[in-house]
Amino acid sequence: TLVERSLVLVKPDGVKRALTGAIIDRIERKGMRVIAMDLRSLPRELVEEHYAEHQGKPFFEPLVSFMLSGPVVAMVIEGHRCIEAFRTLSGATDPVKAAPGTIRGDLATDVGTTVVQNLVHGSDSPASAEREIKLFFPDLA
Ligand code: DAT
Ligand code: MG
Repeated sequence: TLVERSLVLVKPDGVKRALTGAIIDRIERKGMRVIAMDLRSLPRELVEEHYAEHQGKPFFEPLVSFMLSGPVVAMVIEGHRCIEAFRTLSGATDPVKAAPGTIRGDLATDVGTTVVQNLVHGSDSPASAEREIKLFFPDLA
């Protein structure tokens, strides 16, 4: 087996709508484990660093503001190929295109804001996962 770790965030829209439990339920039912988790308000510098790849894009500032609009639930999940597995479970970035059965497809709605509010973040590659886990959970063994 290829046991991986991934950084997952329940974004402010998910926390506000009290969907954290439903999201964790889907992660656990799929066979992945939560190995670290907390509710926290993010400092701007952390959000800008986390989303550094999107700096300069038209949705960057709205994305940062959105991520600062309320607390998030940050977690590290673990499981066989969990980086790709969580991305599959999340569905497409655009909630309108996300397939039914996915977190975004079932639970997120495009509310017409400049930035897409799509409930969750999940690392997109092993390199991203390593970088993001260090950023959010520097003390995790
Ligand atoms: P993902 O979260 O699926 O990995 P991403 O890394 O490309 O997507 O973008 C980060 C977030 O930025 C995404 O979850 C929602 C927002 N976003 C991405 N592309 C966007 C766009 N074209 N318009 C508005 N918001 C966008
Ligand atoms: Mg991404």
